Amino acid sequence: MTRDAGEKSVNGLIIKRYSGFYYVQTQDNRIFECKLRGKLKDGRLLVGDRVKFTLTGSETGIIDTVLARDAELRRPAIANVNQVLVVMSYVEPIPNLHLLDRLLILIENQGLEAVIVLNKCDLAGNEQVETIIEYYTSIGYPVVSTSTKKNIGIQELADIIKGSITVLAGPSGVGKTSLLNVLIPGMEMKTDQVSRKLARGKHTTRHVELFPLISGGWLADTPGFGVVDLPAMKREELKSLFRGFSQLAEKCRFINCIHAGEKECGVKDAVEKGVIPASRYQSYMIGLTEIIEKERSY
Ligand SMILES: Nc1nc2c(ncn2[C@@H]2O[C@H](COP(=O)(O)OP(=O)(O)OP(=O)(O)O)[C@@H](O)[C@H]2O)c(=O)[nH]1
Ligand SMILES: [Mg+2]
Ligand SMILES: [Zn+2]
Repeated sequence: MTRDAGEKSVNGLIIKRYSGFYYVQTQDNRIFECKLRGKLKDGRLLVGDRVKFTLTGSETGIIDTVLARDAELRRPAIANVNQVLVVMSYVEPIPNLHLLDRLLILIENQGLEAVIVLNKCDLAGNEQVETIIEYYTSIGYPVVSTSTKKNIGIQELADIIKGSITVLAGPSGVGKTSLLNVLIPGMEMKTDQVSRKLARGKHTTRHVELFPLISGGWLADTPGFGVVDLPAMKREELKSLFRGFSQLAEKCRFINCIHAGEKECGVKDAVEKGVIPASRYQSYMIGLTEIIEKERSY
């Protein structure tokens, strides 16, 4: 036995953070309950971070280092994600188009893949659903209609998430956890137990957690949310995060047009003609106003 046999350094992935502990899963699918080495600051580590840790027992360890991150999503806070499933539901609740645009801004800003999921397609649709299917498909986002109750679109989604680190994001009640349950066989019981332990009527998710997919890759469930902050940027940068705007901007009179107060603006023309939904342009203007406010407060 070598002298440092008890000090073995192991690589793993943080799959959950819970009451002061980090749960780290290793290549051989074992999960260790870890604390942080003193020099590492709590709050700097995220679910999705790849770490090196030292074993302190058969199921415990202490995290020594965090490896470099490929990407970092702030809402939900999770590292090394490749892909985000932005989940909205047909109804109960109806889609929140501003939140959808906000999330797409964050996703574009991080260079991640976005897939729009419209869950509860077993229920009747509405205008917002039509806008998403028509407009967002036209600007290049995959849109998948699903029903966890009637098993619609689930196989299509399973193929999309295979091999990636994917996160489910969206408002509360749209069915993110329900999707996780049908995408990961054997999950149902686990979430049932959790919600029973919390003694709540609903299955409301309380924290971020990564679950391994049988087909390879990981899927993260996250708590629902209604608001997200924009990343820090200059006012000229926002338009590039709105897919579909740049082609129309060729018709703008000014090359540096930010599609706000300018005359002869291709984007504003498209809004008037109904090519860009009013809600999408509103999302842009709300974001732009926020960015300009922040510029002033520096
Ligand atoms: N009709 C219908 N109801 C669904 C479907 N999927 C989920 N639901 C219901 O929608 C409700 C909310 O589902 P959850 O999976 O808990 O939603 P969530 O997005 O995880 O919510 P939070 O954890 O609060 O963010 C539950 O009552 C589900 O049974 C579906 O495809 N069709
Ligand atoms: Mg949930
Ligand atoms: Zn313009």
